Amino acid sequence: MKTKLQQWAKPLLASALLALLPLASHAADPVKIGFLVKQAEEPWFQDEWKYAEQAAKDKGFTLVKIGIPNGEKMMAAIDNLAAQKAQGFVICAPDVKLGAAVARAAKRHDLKVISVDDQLVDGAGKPIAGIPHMGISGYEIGKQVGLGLLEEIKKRGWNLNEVGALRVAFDQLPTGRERTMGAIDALKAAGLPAANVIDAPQAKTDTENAFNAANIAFTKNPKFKHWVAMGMNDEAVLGAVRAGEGRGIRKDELIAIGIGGSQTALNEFTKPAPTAFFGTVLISPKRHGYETAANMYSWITTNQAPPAVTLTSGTLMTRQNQTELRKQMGL
Ligand code: FCA
Repeated sequence: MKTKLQQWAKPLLASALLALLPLASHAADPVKIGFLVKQAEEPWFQDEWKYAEQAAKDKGFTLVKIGIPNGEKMMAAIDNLAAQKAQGFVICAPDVKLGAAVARAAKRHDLKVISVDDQLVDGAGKPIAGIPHMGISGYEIGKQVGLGLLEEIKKRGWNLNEVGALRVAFDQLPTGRERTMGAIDALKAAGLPAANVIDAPQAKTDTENAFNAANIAFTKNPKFKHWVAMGMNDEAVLGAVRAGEGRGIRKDELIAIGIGGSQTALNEFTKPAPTAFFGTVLISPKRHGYETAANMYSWITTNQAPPAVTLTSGTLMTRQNQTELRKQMGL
């Protein structure tokens, strides 16, 4: 009887142990986390990577940074991470509508996903449940842009009826639309006529495309005596500033406030002569880079998922307070 039991129990035990092996070796794998960004050349994303690296150093994991300028590169990057035995990734996708594709690929490879900056959506435009997100509170930060513009308009004694509001727009990205609409709503609430809002849609979210969009808008609207400009980030607003300069609309006729506060803004602030790039709402690449990566690490190692949505705030930064403010924010 005993021998019989041993006879069938042995292989059973062996196969049970074998089945456990991949699990055990998986748990012992060193932690590897991907950080995928849509525009690796943009200073904001460089900064995010820098702070994610800091998290990697502090926690002791490997960070794999990949630029994903389009959907094809994005899918290849996710496959590549799986092949390298990563356990998860943080992503700012080139198009938020790729959300379902990201979720599917992650599931197929058993990878955890956190989105950063741009929240992934499904085919119906709804945020994808199960992908925690950290972004900026776009509408609020946009309002801060608008209030900053208004304060400077007041200082200069401009009549709002004579002010054109150039909105460098990238409305297919929800956070982009929220940011610029927040600014416009603040201006309108203070009395800017709706007809003074001039939309300049940019084809891509970089300075060159913003420049082209703004250039057309300035040319088509010579009637305004003064201008303000806003956009989804510093690159968009810088495009408007450069386009203005090309048309003789300089700092005395144009007040521009961006969003970001990374190197793009700092370059403007450290020029010996001020430009129309009056300010920016400083947001935190440290929180977005460090915290998302550290949250992913906790999720992988302790199975503790981060909150579904975290929205970060910003502070108006100008030439005057840039050094102090960046120091305060630990940048
Ligand atoms: C978006 C923009 C970036 C940055 C980030 C917080 O992804 O493209 O420039 O503003 O949100």
